[in-house]
Amino acid sequence: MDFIKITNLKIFAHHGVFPEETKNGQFFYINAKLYLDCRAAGKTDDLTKSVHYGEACQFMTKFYEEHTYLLIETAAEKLAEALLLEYELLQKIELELCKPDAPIGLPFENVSVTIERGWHTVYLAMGSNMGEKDDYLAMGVEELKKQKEIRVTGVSDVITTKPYGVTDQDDFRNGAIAIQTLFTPQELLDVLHEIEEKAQRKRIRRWGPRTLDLDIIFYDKLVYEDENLIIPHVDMENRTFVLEPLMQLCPNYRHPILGKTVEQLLRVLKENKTE
Ligand code: PH2
Ligand code: MG
Ligand code: MG
Repeated sequence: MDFIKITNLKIFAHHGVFPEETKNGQFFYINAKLYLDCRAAGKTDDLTKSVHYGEACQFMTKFYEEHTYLLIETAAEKLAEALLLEYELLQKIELELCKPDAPIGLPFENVSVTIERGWHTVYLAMGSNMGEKDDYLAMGVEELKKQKEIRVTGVSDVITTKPYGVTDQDDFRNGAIAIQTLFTPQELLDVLHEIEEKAQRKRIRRWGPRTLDLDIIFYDKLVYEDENLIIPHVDMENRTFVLEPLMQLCPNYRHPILGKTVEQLLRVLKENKTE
């Protein structure tokens, strides 16, 4: 991907663990790669289609004049997040924060931390089969929109589906949501659980009735597994109520393990069902 590179932007700031650092301040240097698609700006000579690097440097300088952190890790993390939230066109940032005059009482040339942060494309499935089902789904979408680390980019139609798995329960209303997020998979899972809790969801029976269920289906092309979270969702290819709504958002997204697109997975599922 294209990037704009800023080298050794010098900023006087007060980050540090030692009291004299916060009191006196020292010089920091920033190296940044701002990843964005430069094609449109390159073709049209139009600055509004890119990120003004002068403005970005002013932004970084002001940010470190207004915020002080103990750790360079935190100073880098917070600045990367602020930049990604400030500049709509910015997709990813690589940030190195250098502190060559850190008062550690030993001769050394430099210390720095480098992080890479960016927006991730995620597809979620949502379902409800209790109470005012559509209201719960709408609330789920609204709560996602409230998070600054989440941009909702698409919401499918909501469909009525028969319960799958445990079948002695009310019909579901199901849909899918496309988002861009700065959250890691685990952070996102925590946020989804908080939203489910806000919808008074009670976990009484596995696969039992629920006011609101929000599941991560895809996270970029990530393949991830631990005790509480598996990505892509393990059973999505067997669920019409997941694939049908996803068809409206990302028919051509290719499942990173199964190697088939959403459209192909849905076709296979329908064929096997009618046999
Ligand atoms: N969710 C389940 C189990 N079964 N069936 C339908 N139709 N819709 C769902 O959202 C659903 C289900 C577990 O998450
Ligand atoms: Mg589920
Ligand atoms: Mg769930």
